[in-house]
Amino acid sequence: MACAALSLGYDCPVGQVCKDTWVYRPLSAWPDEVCDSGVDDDQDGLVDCADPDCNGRACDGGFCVAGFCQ
Ligand SMILES: [Ca+2]
Ligand SMILES: [Ca+2]
Repeated sequence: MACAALSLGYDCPVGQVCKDTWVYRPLSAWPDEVCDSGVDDDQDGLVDCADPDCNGRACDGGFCVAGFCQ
């Protein structure tokens, strides 16, 4: 089964692989990734600079570039 449900605003069903690293969620109901918090704020499985949401954003000691704080 494909991830067609994504376009309806739902997460991929558990156990299925989606190629995107992000999912649609109501903006008011979910936090953004905080790039120097050390935790996965938006719960997409990627922490801080490893999360593409943080690419180019400030982190602890610099900016997230290519998945690393530098
Ligand atoms: Ca994340
Ligand atoms: Ca974080």
